[in-house]
Amino acid sequence: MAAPGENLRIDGDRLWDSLMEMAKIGPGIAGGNNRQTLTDEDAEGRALFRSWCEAAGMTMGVDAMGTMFATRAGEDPDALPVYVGSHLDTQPTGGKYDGVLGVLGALEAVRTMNDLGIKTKHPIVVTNWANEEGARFAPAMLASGVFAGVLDLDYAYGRKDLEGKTYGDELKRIGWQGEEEVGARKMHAYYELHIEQGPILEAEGRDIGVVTHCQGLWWLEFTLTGKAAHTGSTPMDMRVNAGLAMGRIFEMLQEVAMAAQPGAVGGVGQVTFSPNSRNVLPGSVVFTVDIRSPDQAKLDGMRAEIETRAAEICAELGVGCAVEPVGHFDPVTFAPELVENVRNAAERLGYSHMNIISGAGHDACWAAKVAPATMVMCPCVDGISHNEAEEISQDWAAAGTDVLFHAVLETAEIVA
Ligand code: HGY
Ligand code: MN
Ligand code: MN
Repeated sequence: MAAPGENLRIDGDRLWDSLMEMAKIGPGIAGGNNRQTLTDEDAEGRALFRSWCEAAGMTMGVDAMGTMFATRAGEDPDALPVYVGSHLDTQPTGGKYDGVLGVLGALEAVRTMNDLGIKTKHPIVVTNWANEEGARFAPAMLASGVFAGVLDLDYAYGRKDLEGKTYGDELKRIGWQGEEEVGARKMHAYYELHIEQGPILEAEGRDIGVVTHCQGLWWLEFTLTGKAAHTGSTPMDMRVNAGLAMGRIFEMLQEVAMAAQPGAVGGVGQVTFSPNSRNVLPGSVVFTVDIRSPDQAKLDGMRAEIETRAAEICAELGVGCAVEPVGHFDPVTFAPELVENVRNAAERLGYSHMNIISGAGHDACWAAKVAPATMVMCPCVDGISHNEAEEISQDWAAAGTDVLFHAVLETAEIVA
């Protein structure tokens, strides 16, 4: 199939206007977004996205996890669709582009196909995966994990936020529990456009990241049990101090991750002290260790060492230590033929590019389990993401979407 002509470009202004329009929903306090999954703000963003898809002539399907699938018909009714998407949910102090660029970039590709009267053999399905972030309901990529058959629906429905609300109840409450069986849809291929969320592309002066792999991840939830006691009147030698154990585990985690360099990361983003009162030593401390590496052996080795040494640290202090994996995926290799389409599109369009391994996890990681999948990345300013200061340029957004558009057309096959 002849590749699309290099003159075929998306409308960067229309894309940027849509990004800014969506960013008005669930505004943060510092210029970013707080549109967490299954909140009223998420529901509002979903409704806006649905209206745009319907205005572009697409038909909307929703599955039982709340993932949205907008279909642009293809010429061959028997051809499996090419899925293109990402996520509209954000972190509590998220940026305007993480996930959103991938969903609205996919929509812009369809809008451009409509403008140019392009027909494709395969249908195109623009996808908004529910709960990619895992910020409110762990794990991340929950809906795409159920879609790929890695996680089951009951487990997902039972996941709780910090207020004890369940995914299933909140999905029903916002009115986005769809009828479709999760994972019943079959994909010909899957593409995802995403900001890099790291510093490499900007530092190297490249417009496009040709994503060959994604690093693997473990989320290990530790529950440390100490003895709640007065911080003033309890002698130091009588304390069963879960907070101290936590501190020593954090130090050990840093040491393990640094010893595994290059190509490994480890950190903690969320801690809950109970009773979380200034003058009470914590009865319990709960936190999630996030470790990642593109190297399977290194990733599993770090997990084993951290769990062993955490147990030793707690035993020394008389603190109880329980650990439960609450998120995991192995390192991912994306489909070489789709990766080549992305590279050729960047080349054809005259955009600088380089191979890159994704540091962050994405729904593409689970899509890759059920179909050929890959990603396109664009730079972000100073590599900042999961921070309201997240920023990209309009040119980077347009370049990434141009490449996505061309790669998708290559796979969906233009019908003359
Ligand atoms: O955690 C991740 O890598 C993604 O941002 N959910
Ligand atoms: Mn994302
Ligand atoms: Mn994210």
